[in-house]
Amino acid sequence: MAASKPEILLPGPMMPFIEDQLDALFQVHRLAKAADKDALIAELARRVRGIAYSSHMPLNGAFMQRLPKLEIVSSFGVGYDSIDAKWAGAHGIVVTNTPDVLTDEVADTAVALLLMTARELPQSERYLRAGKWLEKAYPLTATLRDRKIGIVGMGRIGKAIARRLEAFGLPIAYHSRNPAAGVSWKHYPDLKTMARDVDVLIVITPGGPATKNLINAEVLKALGSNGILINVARGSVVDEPALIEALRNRTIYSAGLDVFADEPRVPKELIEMEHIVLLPHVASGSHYTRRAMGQLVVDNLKSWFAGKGPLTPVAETPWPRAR
Ligand code: NAP
Ligand code: 8YV
Repeated sequence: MAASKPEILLPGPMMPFIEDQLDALFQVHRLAKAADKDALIAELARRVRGIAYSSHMPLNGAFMQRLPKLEIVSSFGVGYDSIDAKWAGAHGIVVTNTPDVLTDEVADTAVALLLMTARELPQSERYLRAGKWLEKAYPLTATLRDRKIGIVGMGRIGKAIARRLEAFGLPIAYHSRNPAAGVSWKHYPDLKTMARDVDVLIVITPGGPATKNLINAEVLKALGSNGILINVARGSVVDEPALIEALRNRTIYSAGLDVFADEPRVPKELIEMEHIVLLPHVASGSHYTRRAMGQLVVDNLKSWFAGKGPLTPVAETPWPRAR
């Protein structure tokens, strides 16, 4: 008799090419399709060994506890602030994410968002489409040429952004808790001091409690009236009401935001501001990159259930396990 396939849970839908591979390898239970989700979880409690996770619904200890046979959570995305990885680690569950494969895409988008914001490219495009060019030329804009860049978070993506902007001829500095290995850009242990010294802050840290509201009213004040804030990290890293206030009062010059505190809901105060640029969390959103991320979700599960361990475990659930 053929060995039965491992059973996994899919809390939400994933890209069809991922679901097809998961169906071929595992017995997949789709929580989103269940009429009674609690009943499905209770029925599967002693059988589900893996989760393929892509939604931003929080995956906390209370949920994972209901699946006592759970061994691995394979998550789509490099950021995993919506998963309680510490709880998972303490309970012998491995969490994997999708680092590296999205680094270049996200860095490309961050740089694009910065250019869009400084040079008002979306606004000037809207101007053309509205037929206003026929009346007069679009007004002159701000520039990157006279700006110093401060990157908040100098990990994989922060470094890729810094390398791009260095090629643009712009001075780079960064803030993180520890100096990053292998880089020569100036490190600021204090964020407010860096904000005072630069004209652009690009935020690319993880989300979660350690970075909540890191960009607060004081940091925005230090950035100053010529300052541009770019956030491609998580909405939670920026104090959104403080940002709205700073944009309203022109405490800072402008902002380019890919992420928000309560996605997909964006505060109407931001939507109504014509001078800023807003993107719907698309930094990694190309077919090419999302496919690579999806493949890594599948490959982590495949490797795990082949007895070869996880490919990309997160720091809180190291592999081989810490003794
Ligand atoms: P990474 O390699 O782990 O880098 C994270 C960086 O943030 C490190 O330099 C780290 O340095 C710094 N950091 C962490 N906590 C901090 C704190 N409390 N204060 C200051 N700096 C802190 O991660 P990555 O691959 O570059 O990804 C970074 C994040 O980008 C992800 O976690 C995700 O939230 C976000 N992201 C967003 C999108 C999008 O679609 N918009 C796409 C991909 C990623 P220290 O530990 O020394 O402080
Ligand atoms: C994804 C992201 O869009 O990787 C991350 O941390 O924020 C993005 O690449 C997101 O995780 C997919 O839902």
